[in-house]
Amino acid sequence: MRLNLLFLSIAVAVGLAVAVFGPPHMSNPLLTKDDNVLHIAGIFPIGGKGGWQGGQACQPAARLALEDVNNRTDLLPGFILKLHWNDSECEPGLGASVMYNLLYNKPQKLMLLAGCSTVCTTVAEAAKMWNLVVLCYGASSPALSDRNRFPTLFRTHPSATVHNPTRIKLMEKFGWSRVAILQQAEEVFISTVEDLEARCKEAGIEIVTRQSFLSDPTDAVRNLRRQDARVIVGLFYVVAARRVLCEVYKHKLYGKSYVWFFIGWYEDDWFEQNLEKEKINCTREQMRIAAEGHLTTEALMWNQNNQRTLSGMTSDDFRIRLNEALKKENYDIDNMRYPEGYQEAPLAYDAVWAVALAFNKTMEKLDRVGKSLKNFTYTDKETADDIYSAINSTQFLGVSGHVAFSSQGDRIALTQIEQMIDGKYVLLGYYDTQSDNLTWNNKEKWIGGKVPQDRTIVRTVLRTVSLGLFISMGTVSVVGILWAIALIVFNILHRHRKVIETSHPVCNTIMLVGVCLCLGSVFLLGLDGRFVESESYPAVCQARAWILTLGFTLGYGAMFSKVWRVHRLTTKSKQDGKKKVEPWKLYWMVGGFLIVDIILMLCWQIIDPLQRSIEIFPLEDPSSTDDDIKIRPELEHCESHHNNVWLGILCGYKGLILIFGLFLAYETRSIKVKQINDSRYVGMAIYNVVVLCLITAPVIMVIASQQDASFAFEALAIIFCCFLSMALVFVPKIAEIIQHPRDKVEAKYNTDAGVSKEDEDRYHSLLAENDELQKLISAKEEKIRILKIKLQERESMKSSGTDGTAPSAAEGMNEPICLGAGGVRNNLIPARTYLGNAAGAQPEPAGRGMGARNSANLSSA
Ligand code: ABU
Repeated sequence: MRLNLLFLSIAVAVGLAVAVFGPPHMSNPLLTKDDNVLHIAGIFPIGGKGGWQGGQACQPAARLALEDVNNRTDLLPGFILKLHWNDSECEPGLGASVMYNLLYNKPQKLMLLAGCSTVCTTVAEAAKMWNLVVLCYGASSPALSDRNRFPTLFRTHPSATVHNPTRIKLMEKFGWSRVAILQQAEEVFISTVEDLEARCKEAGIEIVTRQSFLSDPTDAVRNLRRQDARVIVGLFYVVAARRVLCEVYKHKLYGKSYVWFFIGWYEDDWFEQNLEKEKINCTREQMRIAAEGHLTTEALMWNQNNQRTLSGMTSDDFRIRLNEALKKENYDIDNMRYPEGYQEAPLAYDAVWAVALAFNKTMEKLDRVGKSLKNFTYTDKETADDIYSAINSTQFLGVSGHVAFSSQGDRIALTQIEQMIDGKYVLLGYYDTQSDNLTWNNKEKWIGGKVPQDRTIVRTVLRTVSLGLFISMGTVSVVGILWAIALIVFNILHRHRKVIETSHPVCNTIMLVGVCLCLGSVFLLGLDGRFVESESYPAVCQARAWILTLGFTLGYGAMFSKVWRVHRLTTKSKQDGKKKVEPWKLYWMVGGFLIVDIILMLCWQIIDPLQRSIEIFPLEDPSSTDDDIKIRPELEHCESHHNNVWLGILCGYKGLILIFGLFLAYETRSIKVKQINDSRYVGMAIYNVVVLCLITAPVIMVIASQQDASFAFEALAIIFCCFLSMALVFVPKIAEIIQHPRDKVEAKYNTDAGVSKEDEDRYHSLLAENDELQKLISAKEEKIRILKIKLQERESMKSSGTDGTAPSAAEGMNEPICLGAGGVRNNLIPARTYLGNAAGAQPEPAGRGMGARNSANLSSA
C-alpha cells in the first residue's frame, strides 16, 4: 500500500514535471535518475515541408498518455514509462538518423513509436535488427502489412486499404463504374492504389486512368481532363492535396460533373491553410469552390460511443484535454485551427497505452522467471519475443475505439464517410468492412442537384438523308420511271414506223428498262437507318449494287451497242457497209455485258457480300440540353471486307466500257447510216453518261461522309443521265411521229439529219430532175448507138471504095454533142462522162452513176 502511494506520488510528480518542464525528451532528473524507468523511443514528424506532419498533435497526445499511464498504480507497478523522442519531419533519411541516435544513446530503449508511413517503413524495416518492436501511431501504408518485411511492426493507425472497400461501396451505391486515380508517387499511395485496383476489378469497376506525380500535379490533372475522368480518387499528402485542388480549379475539374474522393485525415480547413507559404496560385475562394462537394473516407480514429475507455476518459474528455494541451503550445484551437495530426492524436494516445499494457503483461511474465524488462538489451531476442506476443494480444477500449491488432499487425477499424457541403465536412455515414454494413445518413448534397455521372453520356445519332431531299429525289425518280414506261409503250406501239424501226426498237426498250432500274436505285440509295433496321441494311446494300449495275449495263449497253455498230459499219469495206445490221448482234452485245456483270456481282455477293459498316464521327455537343451528354454521329455505309478490290474490278470494267463508248461516239460523231438512224443522238447521250460518271464517281468517294451531299449528288447524276438519254433518243422520234402521223416521207430520210420542209421539197425536185435527165440520157445513148452504127457502115463502105454519105455523117455527129451540152445544162459532169464513154472509156451505166451521186448528195444534205 505504501509502495503504491509512493508510486502514485511519483507518477503525479512526473505528470506535473512533464506539464511544467515540457517534452520528456528534455532530461528530467526526477525520472532519469530513477532505475525504475522504462524507456521508449519516439519519432514524430513535426517540422517538415511535405508528407504528414502529424507529430504536431500526436506528440502532445502521447505525452498525455504517458502522464495517464504513469499515474496508474495498477499499470507497470514500480515503473514509469519515459519517452525519448525527436522530429523526423516525415523524411525517411532523417527518421533513420533519429532512430540511430535514440537507440545508440543510453538509456536502453524497449520499444519504438513512429509516425508517417515513409519513416515507419524505414524504421520498422531496421528495427528487427535490434529486436525492437515498432508501434506506428501514424502510418497508413498498406505496404506495412507485410509481416516478412516488417516482422516486429504494429500500428494503431489503420491501413489505408480500409478506405478501399468503403470507396467501392460508395461507387456501387451511386452507380459509378468508371473511375480515375490520381496519386502522389509515394509507397503508401502506390500500395493503396494497387489494392484499390484489385478491388475495382473484382467489383467490375473500370479504372479509366491512373495518374501519378512527384510534386507538381499539373500534367496529371490535365491528363485526367483529357481522359474525361469524372469520378476521381485522389491519394496524396495534404501539401500535395492543396496543389492538386488548385490545378483542379484551373482545369475546371470541379462542380456538378465531377466527384473527388480525398483522404479523410486532412484537417477540416486543409484547403485554406498555408496557401501563401506553399506558393499555391489560387485564392481561398477558388480553393473553396474546387473543394465543394468532395467526398472523404477515413478510418474512425475517435471513439464514437461516449463510453469510458481504459484511461477512464471518454473520447470527448480526451478532446478537451488535448485541446488544452495544444492551446498551451499556442495552437488556435478556439478558432478551430488544429495542428496536423489532430485526427490521429487518439491513435498516438492509445499507442502509448498499448505499450504500457504490453510491458505490463511482459513484466508479469518475466517476473515469473525472475527476469526484468529493465535488463532488456538489443540482443535479447527472448524478451523481445515476449514483448511482441504481449502487444500482439493486447486489446482494450481506447479513445480511438477498440484497439486490437490483426495478424499483420494492422488495426481493425470502421470507416466514416464525409462530404464537403457549403465549405464544411458533413458526416454522411459509416461503413463496417467486416460486416459489410453501410450506415447512411442521407445527407449528401450534389451541386447539380443529382448524382454526377461517371462519364459523359454519349448518345449515338445515326446520320440519315434528310427526308425532304429523299422525297424530292424520289418524286423526280418516279416521274422518270413513269416517263420511261410511257416511252416503252410508245416505242412498242410505233415499232413499225420507219423512224422507230431503224433505231432498233428492242435496243430502245432495253435502254429504257435500264433507265427504270437506275432511277429505281435512287430509292435504294436513300433508304438508310431511318427506314430500315440494321439487320436488313445489308440486303439494301446488295440490292443497290445489283440494281444500279444492271440498270447501267442495260441503259448504257444498249446505247453503246448502237454506236459500236455504226462504227463497225463505217469502218468495214463499202460492200460490207451496205449489209443490213443484224439486230441480234446488238442484243448479244448487251447480253454479253449483262453476263459479265452478273458473274462479277455473283462473285462479289458470294465471296464477300456487302455489309453494313458504321463510320463514327467525333463527339459533338448537343444543341440544347442541360444534361452532361455528347452526341456521337454515326453514318451507315455499304462495305465488304475487300471493298476496294471489288469496286476496283467493277469500276475498271465499267470505266473501260465508258471510255470505249466515248471513243466510239467521238469517232462516229458525223456519220449517219440508214441502218441506225439515231446514232448521233445516242452518241451525245453517251458523252453525257461518260462525263457524269467520270465526275460523279470520284466526287462521291470524297463526300461519302456527308450523307445529304453524296445522296443528292449521286441521285442527281443518275436522274440527269436518265432524263437526258431518254430525251436525246426519243424526243426526235416523238416529234417526227407527231409531225408525220403516217409513214410516207420518212421512209427515205433519216430522223437524226434534222430534215426541213425546204430540204424535202428540194429532194423531190431533184428526184424529178433526175428522172428527166435519165430519159434524156437514154435518148442520147440511143442516138450515139445509131451514129456508131452509121460510122461503122461508112467505114465498111470506105474500105470497099464507096464514099456517098460522109458529110451527113459528120453533121449527125455534131448534133448530139451540142444537144448534150444544152440538154444537161449546168450539169456538165454527166455530159463529160458520156463524152468519155463516147471516146471509148470503160462503159458505166450512166443512170446508176447519176443516181448514186444524187443519193450521196441527199445523204450529206
Ligand atoms: N493518417 C496519417 C497517415 C500518414 C501516413 O500514412 O504517412
